[in-house]
Amino acid sequence: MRLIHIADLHAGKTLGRLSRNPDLAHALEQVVAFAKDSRADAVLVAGDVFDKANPDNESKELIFDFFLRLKDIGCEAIVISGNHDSYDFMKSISGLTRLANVHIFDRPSKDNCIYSLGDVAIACLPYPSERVLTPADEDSKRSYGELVARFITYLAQRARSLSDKTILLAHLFVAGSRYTNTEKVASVTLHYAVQPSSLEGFDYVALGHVHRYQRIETAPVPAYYTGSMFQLDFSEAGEEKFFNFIVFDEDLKVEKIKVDQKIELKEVSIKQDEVSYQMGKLKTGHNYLKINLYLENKTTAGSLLEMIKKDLGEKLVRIELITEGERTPEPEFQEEHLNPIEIYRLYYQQNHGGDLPPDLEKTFVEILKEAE
Ligand SMILES: [Mn+2]
Repeated sequence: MRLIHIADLHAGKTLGRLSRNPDLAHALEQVVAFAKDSRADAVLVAGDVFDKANPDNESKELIFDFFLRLKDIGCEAIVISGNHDSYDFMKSISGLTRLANVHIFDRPSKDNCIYSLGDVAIACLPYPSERVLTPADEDSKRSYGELVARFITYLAQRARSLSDKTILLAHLFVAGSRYTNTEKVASVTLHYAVQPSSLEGFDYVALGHVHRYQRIETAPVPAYYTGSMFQLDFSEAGEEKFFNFIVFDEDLKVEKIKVDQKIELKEVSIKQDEVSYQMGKLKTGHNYLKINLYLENKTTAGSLLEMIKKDLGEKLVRIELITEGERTPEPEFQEEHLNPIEIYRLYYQQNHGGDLPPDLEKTFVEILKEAE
C-alpha cells in the first residue's frame, strides 16, 4: 500500500487582504503529481481542510478540484475534520464526495471510525472538541487528555480486530510537539495535550493540527505531524514544508517529501536610514513581506511609509513602526507563562476579534473561582 499523508490545508486562509489560495493550489498540484508518479493508493488528509467554518466558494472549488484530480488518477482520499473545519459542513459534503472516492469522517464517532483500505485499517479521529467528548459520570474526573487517550485505545482495538496493519489518522495536540503560533493558541495549551504514549497500538500515526513538520520522537510508534502545506503566517516565515510518502507492505517506510513554496514569507528589520538601500533588494525578491521599521525621527515617518507602500505594493503585507525604547515586547505564547484568564483573552481575540469585554472577563473569573 502506498499512502500520502498531508495536513492543515487551510483553504481560504488570508493574510491581510491577500488570498493564500494560490499558495495552497501550488502545493496541492505537487501532491497530485507525486501521487500520480508514485502510483499512490490514497491520500490521508489529517484535518483543517478549510480555514473557516463557512468556507467561501473559491476555497470549496479549490478543494473539490483537488479531490476530482485524485479521482482521475485512481487515488482515494480519507479526510478528517480539524478544529478549523465545521463538523456539520464536512458532513454536508461527505455524501457527494464519496462519488469521488473521498471518504470524510466529520466528527469523532464510535460507530463510524474505521476505513478499510485494502488490508490496512485506518482509524479516524477528527478533532475531538470538548463538546463531543461528553464524559460518562464515572469519567467526570478525567482530563480532556485522558478521555482522548481512552478513545484512541478503543480505536486501536477496533482497528486491530480488523487487520494487523493499522493506521491512526487524527487531528489533535500531542504533548511536547513544537508548534508555530499559527495554530489557535488556546488549542495548543497543556489542557488539550494528549500524551505521546497514548498513540500505542498503531503501525503509523498521521497527525494534523501542529503546523511544523516533525516526528514525535517520544511516541512508541512512528507518529508524524506533516505540518501546514505553505507558510500560513509570518511566524512560519523561512520554514520549509513537507508531506510524507508511506510505503506499507511487510514493513513500513516513511519518506519526507519537500513542498516547493509559491511565495515565501519574509520578515525584515530595517533602520530608517537604510530604507532606500534596502528597498531595491526587497522589490526584486519573490516574497510577501513584514517590515519592522526602526525610527529615530518620527516626523518624517509619514512620507517614508507612503514611499515604502508605493514601492512594494501588494508584496507588503504588514509594517510595524518601532521607535527606539518604545518597542512593545512580542506577546509570549508559551502556555506555561499563561494563566487561564490570559488564555481566554487570547481565545476571544482569535475567535471574535477585539478585546475580551470586561463583563465577560468578570463572569469568567467568577466561574473559574467556582471551578477551582
Ligand atoms: Mn491547522
